[in-house]
Amino acid sequence: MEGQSNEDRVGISDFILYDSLTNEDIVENLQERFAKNKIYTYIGEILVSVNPYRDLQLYTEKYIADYRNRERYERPPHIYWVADTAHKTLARFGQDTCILISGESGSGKTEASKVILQYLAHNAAFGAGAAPAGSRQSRSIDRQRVRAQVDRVAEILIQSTSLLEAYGNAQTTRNDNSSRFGKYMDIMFDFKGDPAGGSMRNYLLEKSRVVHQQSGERNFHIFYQMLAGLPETERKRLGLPQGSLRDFAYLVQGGCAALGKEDAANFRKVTQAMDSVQFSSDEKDSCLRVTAAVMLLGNMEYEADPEDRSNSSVRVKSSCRQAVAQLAGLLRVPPDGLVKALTSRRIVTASDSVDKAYDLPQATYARDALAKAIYDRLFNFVFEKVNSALAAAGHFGSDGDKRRAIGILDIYGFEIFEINSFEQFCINYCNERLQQLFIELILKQEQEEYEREGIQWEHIQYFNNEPICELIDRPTSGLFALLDETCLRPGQLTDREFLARCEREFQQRPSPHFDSRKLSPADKAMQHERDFRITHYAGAVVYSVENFLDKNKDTLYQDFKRLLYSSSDRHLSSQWPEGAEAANRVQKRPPSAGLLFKQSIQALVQRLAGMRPHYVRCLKPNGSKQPGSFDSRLVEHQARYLNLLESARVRRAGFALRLPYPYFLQRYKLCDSPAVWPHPPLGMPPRDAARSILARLQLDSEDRVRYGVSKLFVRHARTVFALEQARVRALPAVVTVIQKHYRGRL
Ligand code: AD9
Ligand code: MG
Repeated sequence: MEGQSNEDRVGISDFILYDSLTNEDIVENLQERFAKNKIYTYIGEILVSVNPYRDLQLYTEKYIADYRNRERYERPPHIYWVADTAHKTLARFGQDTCILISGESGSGKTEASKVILQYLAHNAAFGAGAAPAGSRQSRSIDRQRVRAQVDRVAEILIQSTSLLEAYGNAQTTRNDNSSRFGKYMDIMFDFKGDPAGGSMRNYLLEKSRVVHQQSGERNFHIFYQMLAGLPETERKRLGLPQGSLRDFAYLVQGGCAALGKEDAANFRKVTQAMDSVQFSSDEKDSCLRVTAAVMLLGNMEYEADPEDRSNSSVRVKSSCRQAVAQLAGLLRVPPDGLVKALTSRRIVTASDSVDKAYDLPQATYARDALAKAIYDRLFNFVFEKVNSALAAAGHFGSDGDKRRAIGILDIYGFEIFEINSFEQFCINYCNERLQQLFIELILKQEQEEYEREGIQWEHIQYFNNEPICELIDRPTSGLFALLDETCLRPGQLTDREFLARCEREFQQRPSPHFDSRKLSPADKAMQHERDFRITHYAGAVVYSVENFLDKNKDTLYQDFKRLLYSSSDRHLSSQWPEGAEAANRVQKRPPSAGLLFKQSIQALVQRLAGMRPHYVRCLKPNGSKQPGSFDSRLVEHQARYLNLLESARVRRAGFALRLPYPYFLQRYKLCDSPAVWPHPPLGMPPRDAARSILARLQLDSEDRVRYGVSKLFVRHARTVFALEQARVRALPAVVTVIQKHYRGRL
């Protein structure tokens, strides 16, 4: 088939090569290729990837070399082509680019992002340190310095993943290494295309996992890794009992009381990564101590306080006294201060302040809130350490303006569990917004642009999920807003009241995407009064409203903040700056977790929309994490909601590249008059000038290019390749002319 690489004759390697295409064709072709270990297929520039669940030896140095500077149709589909193209786009057109990896939980996003990083790092290390100006000796020293910096940036980017995954990933029923936080990386490149530094952002860690896991799931990896990998003496020093996992209440909530076979080895990687990111021994010790403290907090139990006549308040169980001392030692806080904060809180009003003892549910709640908050701040501390190491390693010289970024987004995938709570609501909302961005950039804007530019076009229909996004994030009547409104009302409010508020809203203004037990009593999918359902772009999810209010308010009492701020461990103390506020000040209510999440996702989408996007759409071949098994129904469902068919239709009828005429002329005008430098203005309107260059290169036929109002549309990647070739051919003549030009002036 035309356009298909000779090396890849299994099925069809690019869906736009089909004359007509259906969802069934898509699944059949993916299945045929999957059976022959061809996990990648293109839809034009979009890469579709099917998780093989086994190592296919696709990421070796040979493959890296094979894809360097290649055009799409020269090699079989591969994720390295995406990485290479993002890098090329940045170098050729000086545009920031981003690689957006999407797909449901367990489909291979995190693995894809690691492989892209590996490619960029490897290529950079390979080409780093092109000669800067100066004397030969100083050039050589500069080259070594730049080379060392480039290697360092690459090392941090790669090594830090095991550290961040240890603290931010966990085994779920969907994925044994599920990302429980979102990660966006900007890798900065200098004007030569070498990585010059980087920065990362994280999005909402699922901290509720610290104290509770659903059946069949584990807590964050780091806990198990420490237990499996710490030497005996260290384990003792941290007060971690020798027995089994069952000794740690927080680690066995999901009934998964087993260490994984790689936990010990992964722990070694974590400590190596800490060294690589230059954690001081003090910082490393602080991280391990605080992580151990979180584990031990789960074992803290309460009993009725015999001194309390009303018999409602509690004290720490006498059998836990020693554990309290241990815990206070790990956190470097006074033991009596810790006991006080675990059993009571100070209530401050404008005129007064009193200590109020906790009853059992309040004390348990406070303990769990403390464990979650300590872990969350620790995760951010670790994350920021990696960020500062990247900043320190960067070699940002005077070329600040020429610096360009490749953004890589690896976020938690769409997920449906047995019980779905506030965390799934946020995760699925985030996927909903990213899907909307895909629709905007690939389906909507593309079609609108053809119309605007006067290019003949037959409109292609697609499902637009904007109404679902708005159902969730509309300013005053979206679900986030209704949740905040309920949280702000005075008095003891319950989760059910939030649900009732939503039901009132959607009774007045029905939405096909929202339903609840009360609105549809006959619907068996919602078994409980507490259930509501959102029909997301990727499937219907029944959420349980329980704990929505608490998780959204995300309150942590000032007593804990003050206690941790007072820690003599300066790293821990620095994680709690609000603890410095005077004890008797009335606290302002911080913004809700939902509002912060919504704002961070909106800012992310805005940043991504300004970059040139490359897409990787990941699919999961089966629901049981098995290699070699392909469940067509499951794949078809994903293919549908990922809009593969519509993307193929738009891409097939569309164009591989569009370039504003000034960009085109800037890059290719030398093909027109290589023997003249500087190249004279072509003396005609940009559109005509582009037409004349293309005619000279015999690349101007209708099936190759179309002339829009302000942009040139190039139909196939092979024409872009031909243009690049023409440029390469013209370059030596230009160089000779430039040399002559300067020689004449010296
Ligand atoms: V989640 O939304 O974070 O829960 P991901 O990130 O989409 O999910 P992940 O990349 O973690 O999924 O992949 C899940 C597992 O599939 C990995 O741990 C690997 O065991 C396996 N996998 C994924 N991609 C590949 C691959 N290209 N080659 C081999 C793979 N195995
Ligand atoms: Mg992941």
